[in-house]
Amino acid sequence: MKRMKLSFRWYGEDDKVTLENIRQIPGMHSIVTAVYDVPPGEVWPTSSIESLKKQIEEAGLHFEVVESIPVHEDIKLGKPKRDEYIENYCENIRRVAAAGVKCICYNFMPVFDWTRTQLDHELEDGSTSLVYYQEQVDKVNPLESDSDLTLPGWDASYTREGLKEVVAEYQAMTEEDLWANLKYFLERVIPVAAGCGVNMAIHEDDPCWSIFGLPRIITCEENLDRFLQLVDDPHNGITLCTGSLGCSCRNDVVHMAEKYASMGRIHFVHMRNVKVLEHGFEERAHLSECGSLDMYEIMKALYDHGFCGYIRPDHGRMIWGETGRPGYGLYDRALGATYLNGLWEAIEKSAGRE
Ligand code: DNO
Repeated sequence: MKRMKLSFRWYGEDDKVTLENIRQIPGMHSIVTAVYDVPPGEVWPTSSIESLKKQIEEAGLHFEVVESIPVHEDIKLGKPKRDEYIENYCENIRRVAAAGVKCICYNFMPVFDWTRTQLDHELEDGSTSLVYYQEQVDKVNPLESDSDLTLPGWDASYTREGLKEVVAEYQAMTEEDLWANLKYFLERVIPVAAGCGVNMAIHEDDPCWSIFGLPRIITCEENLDRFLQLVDDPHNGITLCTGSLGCSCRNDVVHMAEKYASMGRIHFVHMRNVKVLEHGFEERAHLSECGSLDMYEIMKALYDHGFCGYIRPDHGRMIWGETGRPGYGLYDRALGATYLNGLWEAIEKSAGRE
């Protein structure tokens, strides 16, 4: 039976959300995690990988998805040390594959991973969520010393000076240069992943447009088509992140789910609903009517086109007084997981009755 595999992101032993919490969410299959205490570009100790596997399996769950193995900036910038970092990347693929991992999520965003302007915006019902208001982004310059904008997704190891340098290097680069560096990376990494039976799943840029003047390319259908052609191998696939793509009205997420699932190139799905505003967006509860995305149609597109990969509820709001890592509390993500289960069951049963 074709079936999605429900998963949940866990940040390891330091996470307030425990494996015991996660295993009690109905239908939970796997944990999505990573080795977090090794800097980007370095090789992950086998002992750390094994320890994650042991803890996860003792909780009755599977360790099959890694999010993320970060791509060192020198690879994205095409610098001379990239070959060494790519070899380390390949070694990480081999090591996690040996522990049973089947899917690796990563991104190719220059310097900044996901970006929001506020992490605790209060919604009408008193819950809080992450929001992105363009006018606030326009006022912020992360390179200025009085700017205090830092986000949990960002690499905290940069000093202000280091950040300035790396941003300046990107400013001298075009989007085409970034494409060329991505191709160079994929040509070396995908054959290794294929040899180990691992699916690579690039995450779209979040949000899917250029920020702080830096190039961003994994943003829309045209560019995803181009990405998949760079190395045309089923192991070179995507993480369909509904919130990252769906925060731009130009992206038809249902169509993209249909298209890439039927090509067998969606290996992982992040399900999140967003309310698209004229100049920005707000993260909302998963239920379709709470945001701009039709979550039912997206799930149906996945189901109808044979998707059987990993799926996880993405960012949740903070509800019921919970505090913790923005976007990654327990309660609202658990509600999201339950909603995804409900959608899937309904779609599956009505398809069976046709
Ligand atoms: C945010 C996440 C991203 C994602 C990376 C993948 O919450 O979806 O940080 O993990 O972009 O490499």
